[in-house]
Amino acid sequence: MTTVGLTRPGTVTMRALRLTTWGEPPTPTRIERPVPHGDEVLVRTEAVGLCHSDLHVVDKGAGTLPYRLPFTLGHEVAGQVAVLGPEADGVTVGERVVLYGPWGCGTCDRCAAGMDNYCDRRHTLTWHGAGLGRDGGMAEYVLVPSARYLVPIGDLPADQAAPLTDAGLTSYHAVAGLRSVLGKGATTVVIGVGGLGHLAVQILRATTPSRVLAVDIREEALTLAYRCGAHFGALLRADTGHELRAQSGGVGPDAVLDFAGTTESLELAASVLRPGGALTLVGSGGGHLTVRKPGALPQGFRLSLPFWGTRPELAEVIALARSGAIRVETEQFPLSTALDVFERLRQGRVRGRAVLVPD
Ligand code: FEH
Ligand code: ZN
Ligand code: ZN
Repeated sequence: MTTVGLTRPGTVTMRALRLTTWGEPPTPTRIERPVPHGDEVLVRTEAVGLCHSDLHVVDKGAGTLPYRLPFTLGHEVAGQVAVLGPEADGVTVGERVVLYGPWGCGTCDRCAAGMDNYCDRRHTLTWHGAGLGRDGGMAEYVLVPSARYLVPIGDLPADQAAPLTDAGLTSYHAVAGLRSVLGKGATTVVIGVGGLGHLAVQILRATTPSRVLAVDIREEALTLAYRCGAHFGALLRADTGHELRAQSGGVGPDAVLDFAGTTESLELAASVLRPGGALTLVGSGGGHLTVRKPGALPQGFRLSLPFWGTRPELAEVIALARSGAIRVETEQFPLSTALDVFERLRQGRVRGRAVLVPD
């Protein structure tokens, strides 16, 4: 059932999936189609990915997120430039684009460098970006504050492009932070081969000389890992650490990318890492790891918790995809079935990344 937001008679409207009440499911709504002003750009949505963060916003956002309701969900967006604001430049009407999703303050040093994901004023903002406190792409159109948040995609299919803006960019940014330890002969473990992990395997193979070992709790995920270029796959069990050490020359992996983020995955990572190795925690599994000296962590242990990615990196991810070096495993669904797809994602019944297509 679609509710109709307050719209003036004669205005052009559009369908949007909006979060209107904390703790309640998002509501299919008809609202006014935005008109771009200044350097804003209106994009017609072609595809929008569904992320576990969308579940977090809907299921646990009350009292934990600074967002102001209502807003339209959807932070993994691909589409076509529909209308330019009078001062907008850098893109043309009809151009196919993706949205760089993390929108910061727009004026601090980090935002000016295209690093809105690490905006210096993040703590003052009531949003994280498109679909995260600001109107996003689970709608027929999405209004983007500036063309600087748009990256051209050429003829890349929308269902491939949309997930690259978050799942792809987050994985790419995480790998980029490991460049210093991933030289010739290095080994990397990827824990969790899901919507992000399967892209991380491909990005590691495409951009580093590293040997790639995959770990997951599901056999089908290991099959996907091998298809994505992993050299070895192991189920997460009591003896996984021995297998990983054996597969990394007996010295242990130089890096671990943890897309699960559970206590079990963190402890496995810390137990196998090579001295001087790096653990990158991406998954929001809520697990914990004790960091103490003296303690059990390897000498020279490094930990990072990267968040999303930068606008220049998004252009690099799109270029990798357009070259054929990476490919997203997706399941496509009509946008009108979004609430069912939210439920499928909650129940772990989505293979790869779920992508919603306006119908
Ligand atoms: C977005 C906003 C807040 C937390 C996490 C996220 C991720 O989905 C972005 O990749
Ligand atoms: Zn996300
Ligand atoms: Zn900023």
